[in-house]
Amino acid sequence: MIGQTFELQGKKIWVCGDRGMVGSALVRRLATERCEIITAPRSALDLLDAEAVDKFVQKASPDLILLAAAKVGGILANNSFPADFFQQNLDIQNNVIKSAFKNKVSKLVFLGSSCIYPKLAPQPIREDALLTGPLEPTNEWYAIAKIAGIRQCEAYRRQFKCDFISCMPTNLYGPNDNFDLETSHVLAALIAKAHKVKSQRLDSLEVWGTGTPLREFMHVDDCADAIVFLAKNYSDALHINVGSGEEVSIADLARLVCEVVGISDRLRFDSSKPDGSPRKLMDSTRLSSMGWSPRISLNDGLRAFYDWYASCR
Ligand code: GFB
Repeated sequence: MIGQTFELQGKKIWVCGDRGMVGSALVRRLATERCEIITAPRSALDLLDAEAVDKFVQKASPDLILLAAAKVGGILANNSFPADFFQQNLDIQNNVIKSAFKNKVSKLVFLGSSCIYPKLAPQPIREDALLTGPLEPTNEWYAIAKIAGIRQCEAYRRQFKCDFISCMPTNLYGPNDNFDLETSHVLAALIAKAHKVKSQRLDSLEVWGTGTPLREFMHVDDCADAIVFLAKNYSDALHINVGSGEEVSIADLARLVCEVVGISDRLRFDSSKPDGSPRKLMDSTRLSSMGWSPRISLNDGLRAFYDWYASCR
């Protein structure tokens, strides 16, 4: 029911996208709740296939869907494959949200991204900045798909009283991140590159762009905790920001990575690569005023992230 709290105990919860960084963190987080977790490997369910998704939802009959599946990537991937980011995200979210409606799923949480906001939105960015100005061109197609998902949830809520909500996580990092240098986000890339500098005794760390853009980072375990908190406690048409408030320049982030990995902080900037948005710090006051706050500092999170990465080598 819209406007009510949602009890997880005894509920069936489909973590859609359970193999990804956010989905796997949600599975870890939900293990502490007395609920039934439903997952579906990619080999068993193609989220781009509307009929298959519908059949799956009909059969599994979840009470709650956490829609963490998406085609995601860093600045270069977004800039190089706009059609893939646009189409696959539209298709995945459309298939899942429509089937949630058709099969009367009680609640659905849709995940967006801070890149939905205008490139030059006033900082820190409040939720009502959505659709007030032009988007950052490097990830416009992904952003438009995510904005469509937010509006789709809102439309079903408005017309059919479905309890579909949307939350907008900031830049995330953590276990099961993508470390492919062409498609990854900045933190995973810097960790992988710094590890290589260390193991091959190279003399500098390559950093894309100018190093001046500012980014806000959150550990994925904090994000999963916030999503579960919102699934239980949030029921509103307006999407909600999920940020840490911890903002750092890319150059300072690279220096911090050097310190954590244990290499000298000699940086080499590759100005042929794009900077993207100059700044995207979200205002997460609405979330904090509900009583939720992150627990993992960037410093601690980064150390844990590097330990995890090194343990997988
Ligand atoms: O994390 P990132 O790829 O994505 O890049 P965005 C953030 C900043 O880090 C940019 C710089 O200014 C990059 O130029 N950077 C420095 C690097 N070195 C590297 C590197 O080795 N790899 C990468 N990837 N970046 C994404 C969007 O934007 O943020 C997505 O494209 C999504 O749509 C995601 O919203 C959260 O923060 O610029």
